[in-house]
Amino acid sequence: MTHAMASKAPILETPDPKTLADEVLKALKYRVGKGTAVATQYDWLTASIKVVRDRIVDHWMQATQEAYAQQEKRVYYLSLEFLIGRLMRDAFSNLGLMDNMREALRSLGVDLDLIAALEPDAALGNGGLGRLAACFMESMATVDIPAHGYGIRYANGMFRQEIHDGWQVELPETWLDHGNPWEFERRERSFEVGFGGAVESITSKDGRLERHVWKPIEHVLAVAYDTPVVGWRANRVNTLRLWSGMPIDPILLDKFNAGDHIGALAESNKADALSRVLYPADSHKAGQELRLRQEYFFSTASLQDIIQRHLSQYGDLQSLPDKAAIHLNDTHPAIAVPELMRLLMDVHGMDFDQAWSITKRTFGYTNHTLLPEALESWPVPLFERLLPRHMQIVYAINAEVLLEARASDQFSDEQIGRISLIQENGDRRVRMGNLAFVGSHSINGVSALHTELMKETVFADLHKLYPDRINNKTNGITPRRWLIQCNPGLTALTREAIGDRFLDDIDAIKELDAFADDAAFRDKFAAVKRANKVRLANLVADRLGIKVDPSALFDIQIKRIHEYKRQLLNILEAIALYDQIRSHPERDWMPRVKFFGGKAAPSYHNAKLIIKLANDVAKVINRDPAVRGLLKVVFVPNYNVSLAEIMMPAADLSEQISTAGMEASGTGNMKFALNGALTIGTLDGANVEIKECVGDDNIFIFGLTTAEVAERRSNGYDPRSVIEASSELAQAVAAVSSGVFSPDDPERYRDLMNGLYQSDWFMVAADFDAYAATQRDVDAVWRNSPDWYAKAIRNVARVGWFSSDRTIRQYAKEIWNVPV
Ligand code: 26Q
Repeated sequence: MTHAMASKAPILETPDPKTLADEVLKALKYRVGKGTAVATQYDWLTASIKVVRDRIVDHWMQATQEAYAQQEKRVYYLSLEFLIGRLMRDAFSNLGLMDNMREALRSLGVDLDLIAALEPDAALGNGGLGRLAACFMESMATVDIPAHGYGIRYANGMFRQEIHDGWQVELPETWLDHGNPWEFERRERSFEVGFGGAVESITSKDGRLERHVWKPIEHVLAVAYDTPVVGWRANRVNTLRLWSGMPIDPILLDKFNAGDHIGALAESNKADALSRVLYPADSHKAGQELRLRQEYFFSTASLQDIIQRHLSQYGDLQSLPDKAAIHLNDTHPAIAVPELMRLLMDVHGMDFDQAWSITKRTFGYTNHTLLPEALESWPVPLFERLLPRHMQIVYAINAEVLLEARASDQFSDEQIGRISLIQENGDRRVRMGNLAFVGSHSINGVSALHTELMKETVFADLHKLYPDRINNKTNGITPRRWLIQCNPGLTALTREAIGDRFLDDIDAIKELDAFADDAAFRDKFAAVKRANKVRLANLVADRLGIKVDPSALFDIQIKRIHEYKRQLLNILEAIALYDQIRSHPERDWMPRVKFFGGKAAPSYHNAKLIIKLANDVAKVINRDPAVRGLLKVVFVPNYNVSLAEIMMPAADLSEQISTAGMEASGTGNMKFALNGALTIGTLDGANVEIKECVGDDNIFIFGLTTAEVAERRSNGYDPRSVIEASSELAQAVAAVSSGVFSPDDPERYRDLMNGLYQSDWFMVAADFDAYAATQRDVDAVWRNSPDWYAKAIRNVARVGWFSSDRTIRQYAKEIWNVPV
């Protein structure tokens, strides 16, 4: 089935450049308060954004009114991360204004590309999970689903990474320094958030317990900031509502603090702290109290907002599940489960059973990781101190669930222990994954493999108890940002070949498949790729002073730095290749540039060391004349969404080499393929499904499968013997270990390499030979250029399924029950 979006789309008028230029001048004068003589580039940026935002607002109001009038069910996407990046280009592109706006600005002496580069990259997320939320917001607007995203307006998003002497240095990212022309502050839309204190029970005259009242001792305000989210051709405009922490009005504060100025100031600092900074740890523990406070802060503000909207429209909360689908992006907002229970019972007077039924029918939950160290849990004493009423409710929910489990008569004590919301061994902790699971009617994984593993591992017992709840929703990416906007060359070439239908219905891109065998088309495709590579080569020359040859194979691994993602495997292969090139200079080596990019969690020692190693290895290889430019290694600092938009279109080879079973899905893998890179990867996450779509001949798969990894781990895997059996690997590991790449500190990598010898949990050694051999297969195909580009074109043609429009339609139909 195909989905032509154009049918429902309002007719978009395309204003001519003259009209747009007048609007920009007017915005510059009346919104920025400047004339052309004194306007800075930032002022032009602000004025341009105001012009496009005004046009978006018209569509926004229309969409909001329609949703209200038609009593449409709304989707609420709760996420601690929205990695939206820059918005201006996307907005121009989605509204069809790019060319005329460029022309308008040119007529005013302003360069669109120059001011676009000044827009701060809104890095309100760590990586995949946050970017997925951003793609989903764009797709929900595009496929016309009334939706609100809810999150935190962090003053400091993801840190800016600098590389000093090869080491990662973290600097604060101050994206709001020049103001944020996109957002609307909604002072009037604010909600009180409490912490700590005690729970009082109110009893009736006859001594019956009537209800519980939580009396927090700390109070802050959550204030809404709205950003419009525009879909393709402005089909619909939705709202991203981000909460900012503010101290409660001093006049009101008197009520709580009885004029205590010091106390009032302390409260003010605490309020600011809530939205000060994004935790930069993905899949790595960061069990700080402030994090739990952030989670509760945005969850309660969002729920209060949702309930207020629902009550003002429908007057009664029984219909909440029919009119609202609330989605939990991982467990980060899982505290919303007991919070909704509290609001329904303590504020709106429902009994437990009613509230529980509504809660379960309203929530859905997406799991993004199986890594034990990334599964969220909070110590009971902390939970109880900060959220005493929620602790009671968690116990009540737990009793309900465990009774159900007992009654079903199919669980051992050990299994019941794993179903419990409270982890009892060691310190007692609240398991947020179990809480999100039992409070939701749908629990989904993000790729077919990941979903199956969820059933077999973390949620095996809960899946047995509730066998209908787990389902799969393979991730997707928005083709607007990740093809149309970031790769105008490939977009133009595709339009020339197959027409414009794919712009509205990405499935139609499959028509490009036939052009894989067309030599003239392949040449044009190669020319587009080359132009994108030249752009990246220029960036690398400007920023790093490294010269790379655009005719070399561009081999790119960009993602968060994590041991399971195995950047180390890639680096060791680079070292082995380096050795080979020097030992066999007579062979016909294919020139290659290995690019790395990614941030390490500041507390993740090994990840930071891997960054240093990549930089140390780059230094040695890049300056060795014996390599004759056949191999270069480049670590590109501060990988973020904006850099991704330049690097994805410039890639020939996409590195997706995680230990099988450990990458929930990956979404970079999809972005690369859509931009015509071939994948070298393991059978992990969505790679499995990408392989099925592009065909075995158009992807390079290597390495242990999930089952083989498990089998090796349980049958006494001995990495030492594996390393010793592979002379290439043994040499590379010995070189790193002995300080060949770190003469200033020969011990630097000793422990890292010993880790490979001693346990090698991530199977770097086990997969090394297969990986290196597959890289030589890559060289062989690269040597045969027509064959390479035919495969690249087939990748573009065959990955339309990985559009987030498809993903969102599946969520809409199978989880949220909203029409699409
Ligand atoms: C948890 C507790 C405290 C502090 C931080 C966190 C935290 C923050 C971010 C834990 C995890 C994350 C991010 C996880 C993430 O990005 N996961 C990725 O999600 C993608 C979208 O589904 C998948 O494609 C990736 O495979 C998965 O790694």
